[in-house]
Amino acid sequence: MPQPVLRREAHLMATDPSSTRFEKLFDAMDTDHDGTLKAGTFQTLVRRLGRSGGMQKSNLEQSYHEFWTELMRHHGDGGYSLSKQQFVQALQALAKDTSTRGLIERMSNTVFDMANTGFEDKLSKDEFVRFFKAAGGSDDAAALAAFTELDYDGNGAISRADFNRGMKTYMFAPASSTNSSIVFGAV
Ligand SMILES: [Ca+2]
Ligand SMILES: [Ca+2]
Repeated sequence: MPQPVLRREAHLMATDPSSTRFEKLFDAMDTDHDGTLKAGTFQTLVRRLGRSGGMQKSNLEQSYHEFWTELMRHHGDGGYSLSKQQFVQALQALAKDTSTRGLIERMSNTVFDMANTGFEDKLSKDEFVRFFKAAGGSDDAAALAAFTELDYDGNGAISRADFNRGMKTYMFAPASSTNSSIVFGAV
């Protein structure tokens, strides 16, 4: 049985630049705008993203379920939902916990697989924009900005390596330079 991880002091967390990214992620995920996230929040995300169904959809459900379980473990106070502040603190604690690196990588890969509808192991601009809109984005300009941000080698497509690097940057970068929550499947 995994033990809850102690949370940091709130006043220390407030100075962490990643809190801005994680607050935005909360807002993108809280689609019913009730100020809380619950396990069911991720089912809504899967429904939005998972038009094709099948194996990829169940992999995504599994990844999000593991992610939620880890978030609640890092929250450590029990209960069934997280407020924005609780979500940000739990995600910051999760990001600092090296034992969750495998989970982060699996999530990145399953979200990538969901976005990738073609046969090649990369996202074209069209695939990416479709994925961005399914994830809640409405703005073509924002989709293209996120595409450019994630196309680290600038070859006009988002490879799996590009996408995974985007997820790592999102989770672990100290600076607030990367703001796109698309790597989580939510915009
Ligand atoms: Ca909600
Ligand atoms: Ca690329």
